[in-house]
Amino acid sequence: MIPEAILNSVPEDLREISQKIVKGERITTEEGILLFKSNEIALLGVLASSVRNRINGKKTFFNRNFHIEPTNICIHNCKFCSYRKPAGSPDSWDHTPEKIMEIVRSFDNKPVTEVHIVGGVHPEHDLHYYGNILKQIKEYRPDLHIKAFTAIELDYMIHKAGVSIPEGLRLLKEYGLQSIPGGGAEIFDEEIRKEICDDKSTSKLWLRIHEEAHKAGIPSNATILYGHIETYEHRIDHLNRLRDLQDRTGGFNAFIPLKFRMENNTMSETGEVSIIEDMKNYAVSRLFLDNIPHLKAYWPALGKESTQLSLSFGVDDVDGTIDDTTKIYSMAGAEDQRPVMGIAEISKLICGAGMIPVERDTLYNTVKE
Ligand code: V47
Repeated sequence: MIPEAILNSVPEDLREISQKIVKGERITTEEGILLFKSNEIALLGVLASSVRNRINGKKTFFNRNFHIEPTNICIHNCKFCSYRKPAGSPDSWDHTPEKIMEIVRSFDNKPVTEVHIVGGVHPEHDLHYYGNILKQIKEYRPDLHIKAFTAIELDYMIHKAGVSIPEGLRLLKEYGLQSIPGGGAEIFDEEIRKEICDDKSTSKLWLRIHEEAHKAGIPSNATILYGHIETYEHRIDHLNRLRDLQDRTGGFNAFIPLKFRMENNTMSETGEVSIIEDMKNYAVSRLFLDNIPHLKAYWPALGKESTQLSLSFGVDDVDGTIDDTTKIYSMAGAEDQRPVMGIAEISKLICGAGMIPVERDTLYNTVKE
């Protein structure tokens, strides 16, 4: 609960919104934009923390995970991407199923609970190609939860197999798919999307695939790519579309704001936003998305120190141990060129912010508190 004296000292234009938030009422589009435009960063932290405490208390979640990035060859050419390389380039890769199983086996005897599989949209691979890989992983290591493929990859692989979206998702679930990561959402506003990733699956398709997945009993995450050429109005529009979908399905577990990183891509001249903007973005996301239970700071993208600070701005999840298995952010200029965090370091980061570390599985069941 926020003390009355603090609420009374809130600037007049934010007093009503603050009171609504404290009472647990939903905020409107206009109120979301007003919060973004305010520079009351400490107030945003207090408000977002009150919502975080109501939903998750002081618990801060993490898991033991690793990534597999099957390929960086991609039919799309997003301006912000530092990861994609053309087929034939010495820096491109397309791992064989054998190589992918070798990566899985390198985690033998390690208590990981999740594999996160995401990569480029390879022109030649359909859902049966990837489905057979999921099947092999599941047969080899049934205890591993498979969170795989952005809606953009799914759109292409399902279409290539010539089946409908519901049928494609049903088949992938049968092969072993258990949940879907949040990537590929970028920014839903059609004009901005056209500017930064013109040839990518549309916002409507991204939302449709997640909706169909939820209907098929496959939970998912959602992201936003922020801090480039979008405005606060575009960010709230994005959050609004997610809030509406979540009202219908309840299938999103976590929302993950992804800060645009500028190295080695064709949007470098855009620069990067400040840490104040990062914290504001977490706080407003927590306040606006009243129906998505978890807000995640993805530490390999944001950096460890900012991740620790974000726990005072509504964040309750820091993702996982990673074990140096992802290149998407190191290629885009993130601080950690070889992202790894052991359990002791993650726990120290969380405790240092006055929170309680909780190891979770992908679906937020407690593994160890
Ligand atoms: O969709 C690519 C983003 C996403 C850059 O669901 C960039 O648990 C910033 O979605 N600067 C993929 N962002 C990663 C992703 C993700 C990560 C961690 C956890 C989960 C989850 C999902 O990475 C892409 C795109 O939005 N991205 N390039 C860049 N230069």
